Amino acid sequence: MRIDILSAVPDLLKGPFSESIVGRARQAGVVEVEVHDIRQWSTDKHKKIDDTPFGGGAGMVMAIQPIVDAIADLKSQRDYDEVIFLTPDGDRLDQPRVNQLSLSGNLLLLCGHYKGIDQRIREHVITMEISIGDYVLSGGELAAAVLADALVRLVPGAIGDGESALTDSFQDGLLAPPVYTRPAEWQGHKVPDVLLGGHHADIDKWRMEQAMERTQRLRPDLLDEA
Ligand code: 6GU
Repeated sequence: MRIDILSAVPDLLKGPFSESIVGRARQAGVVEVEVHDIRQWSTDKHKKIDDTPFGGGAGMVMAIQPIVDAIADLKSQRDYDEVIFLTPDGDRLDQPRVNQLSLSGNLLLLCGHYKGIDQRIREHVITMEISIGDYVLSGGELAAAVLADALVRLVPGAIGDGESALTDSFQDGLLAPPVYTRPAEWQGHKVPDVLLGGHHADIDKWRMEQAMERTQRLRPDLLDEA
């Protein structure tokens, strides 16, 4: 899988993609993640990428030229399964959508900034719009990092223990059961006996019961959907 990200603030994305699972997956060549500065496509002599909104009002709007030229340039190098705009008024991201997108070969993500992007880009170039939740971020970069992280962990080879992405919370529609490690007793608080017993069938049953109980108590809406 390859993910290209277009941003006005590319430095914001350096950290999340150089550490941990995403960083290791890139180093291992399991995924490619490339962040591009939209400014490099601006034909303006000051490399401007925004302009004042028609009709007036506060804030700036990201202009058509740099974004559309950037997308055309990247599209000339490879085909994209989707051109995704990260925006608070997009479709709310959830695990089924992440699973579906994780089957893509190439994805192009566009991060919005300022008051947004010219509507004509959304109508004629973008193929999918995604939000990561009902709150407003200063730009799409952190949302793109969230989406890319959720995607990369599903790519075969990104996670050492092949099973572990499948046992994530939400992957079976349930919250994950609690986990423990040494010591078996801490300040009088003990690890559940069943986990120390070594009976795998009992352990699996306990984990499923815990997952069901936690989902029922904390996120009953997930059970309604299932
Ligand atoms: Cl994708 N962008 C911005 N700016 N804010 C958000 C968001 C995206 N998703 C939730 N809030």
